[in-house]
Amino acid sequence: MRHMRLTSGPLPRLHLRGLRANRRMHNLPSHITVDPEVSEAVHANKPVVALESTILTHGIPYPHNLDMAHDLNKLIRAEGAVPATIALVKGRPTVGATDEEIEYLCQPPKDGSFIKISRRDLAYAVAHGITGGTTIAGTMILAHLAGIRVFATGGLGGVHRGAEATMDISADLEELGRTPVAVVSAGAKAILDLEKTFEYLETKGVHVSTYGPKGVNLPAFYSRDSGIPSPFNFETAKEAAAVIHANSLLQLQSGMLFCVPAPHEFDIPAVEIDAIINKAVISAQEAGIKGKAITPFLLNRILDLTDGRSLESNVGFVKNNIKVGVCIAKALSEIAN
Ligand code: PSU
Ligand code: MN
Repeated sequence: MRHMRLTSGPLPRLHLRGLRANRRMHNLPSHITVDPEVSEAVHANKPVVALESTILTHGIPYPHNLDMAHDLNKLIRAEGAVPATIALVKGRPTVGATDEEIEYLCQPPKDGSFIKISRRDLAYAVAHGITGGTTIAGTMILAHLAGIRVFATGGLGGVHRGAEATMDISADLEELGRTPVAVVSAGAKAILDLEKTFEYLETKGVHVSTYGPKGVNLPAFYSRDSGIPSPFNFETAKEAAAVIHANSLLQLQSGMLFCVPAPHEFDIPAVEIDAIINKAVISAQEAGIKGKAITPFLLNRILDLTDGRSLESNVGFVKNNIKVGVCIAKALSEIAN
């Protein structure tokens, strides 16, 4: 790893992975390791799609997480963009993790697990040399620092059921309110209170739209239809890119959420999954699970209760979201070029 100080003015120090690339880099922030291919693409305004890593460290069990990570990286390249998996690797904020780093993140350490890194955890993780998976919030922060504007994943955190009592509201929502990155997802996880989640996003001024013609409802992660109307809809990647571009022209400084309903073959209708989710929520209450542990707990419990069907669905729609993310990133690079 090289540390390099740029000479002109108070420009930041870079941690980059190659001398040749170093010379081409400009204005990237200090203390972040950006893969040269990613920084080059950002600089040349080529399409880049960020990926999170909590889904690898906490969302999907080994070895399915590793298979999925490889598939997602390949898929992004095949569709014509540069992938940038974002994580904390031994305290280094990393944008564009290498295959080895991805493998390291996917294998749970023998003495426990990697940590889940959201906004509040970032500085501590850097200061203590910690490895962990970045949540949507954590990933948005690092993607934005590296100049990446599109990020695709599975599902957003949100307002948990019973939040009136617990105040458990994911930092993902606050981040969407303050960091201008477009997140492509299958909506918010159905384990949440979805009505409150979308109310919160409205309060925070976050653009939310759903793929499909006007009138298509918000999806609910495993289910195509949450029953909740979507504030807006988009039918082409170009339309989504135009919103991202306008958001930036207006300097709104907020994120945007583009929801993509799961493809039909991966849809688990709400009537089926709701009973399972309710059971999982009860198990979590019985086991006294709280705070940051609750999302991973519920996802794992749902996986057991559905005999793996939830996993197949999850991986299936993540791939679909990634394809949509690439199309949006491509359309965005065309607008700005
Ligand atoms: N989507 C998935 N699996 C996951 C998550 C999302 O398919 O594990 C993660 C995301 O990283 C999201 C996080 O940011 O769960 C939300 O956690 P919390 O509710 O504790 O903020
Ligand atoms: Mn929480």
